[in-house]
Amino acid sequence: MAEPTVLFAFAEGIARITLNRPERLNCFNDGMHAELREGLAALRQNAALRVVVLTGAGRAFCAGQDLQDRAVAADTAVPDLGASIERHYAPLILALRQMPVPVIAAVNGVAAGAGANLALACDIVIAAQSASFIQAFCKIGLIPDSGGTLFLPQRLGLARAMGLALLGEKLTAPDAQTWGLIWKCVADEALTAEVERLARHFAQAPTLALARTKEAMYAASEGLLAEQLQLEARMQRELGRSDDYREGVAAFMAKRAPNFQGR
Ligand code: T3D
Repeated sequence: MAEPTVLFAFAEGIARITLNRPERLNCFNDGMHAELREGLAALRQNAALRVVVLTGAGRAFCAGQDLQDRAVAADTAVPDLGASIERHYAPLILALRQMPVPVIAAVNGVAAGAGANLALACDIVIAAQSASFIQAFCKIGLIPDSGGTLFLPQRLGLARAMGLALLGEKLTAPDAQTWGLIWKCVADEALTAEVERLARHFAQAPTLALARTKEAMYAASEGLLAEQLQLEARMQRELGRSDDYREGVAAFMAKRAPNFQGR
């Protein structure tokens, strides 16, 4: 039997979720989306839930969408990226934000594309020192999605948000902490213990008050997030039909530099 693409464990109020496609840096295919969506929905119904920890198996946190599933022959239509966002990414981001307990992203390695913004959708982001955040979208002719167009300017201001989004350069975990993008960066060997300490703290904390704190903190931007996710879906639908997107994906899969034509 094929191994699950998402691992779930639950004990003493702590749900541990591990994205589990390490050979592909835990990038998302439709099956992984479905497993995660169903698992999160089940957790929401679990009255004993006090905290969720989300991490990645192997050396990465998550490399966003599986681009192998987007690499199509020249005479074949690319899948509708807007539909993919509406069906998969937007509901996932909202599900994490609306989870009635703290959600910790334990960023164990690179977080790229939707993987970076998945981490930023969590309430507390702790990253290993060697981890990094990459808004890789522009390298394949897309815009940041999964809430990135809100999370980045909200936390960083426009100058840094724009630089990250337009250049797609790697932001190291120490810089992400210094810039205020994440809660904390810790030594690689300290990540597991620090996340465990925090999870156990939340498992003993006044969960109802923490749930209301989340609600109150996000209240001002919740409508904005929903609107921004819709905007991202619309733009990604358009960009998914562009020559540059097709070229960006083909270049990534062939491990060569892209030759963008600007259309
Ligand atoms: O399509 C829709 O539904 C719309 C929504 C889109 C949301 C998105 O997330 S779009 C953005 C997609 N993600 C990316 O563009 C990131 C692509 N990956 C990378 O840029 C690099 O892999 C990393 C910077 C993350 C890590 O680089 P590195 O050098 O540490 O590792 P690597 O050698 O590139 O990757 C290791 C393997 O994982 C490699 O396969 P191989 O050569 O061992 O067979 C690589 O192809 C594979 N891999 C990494 N990321 C993806 C991937 N395969 C498919 N899709 C990926 N996203």
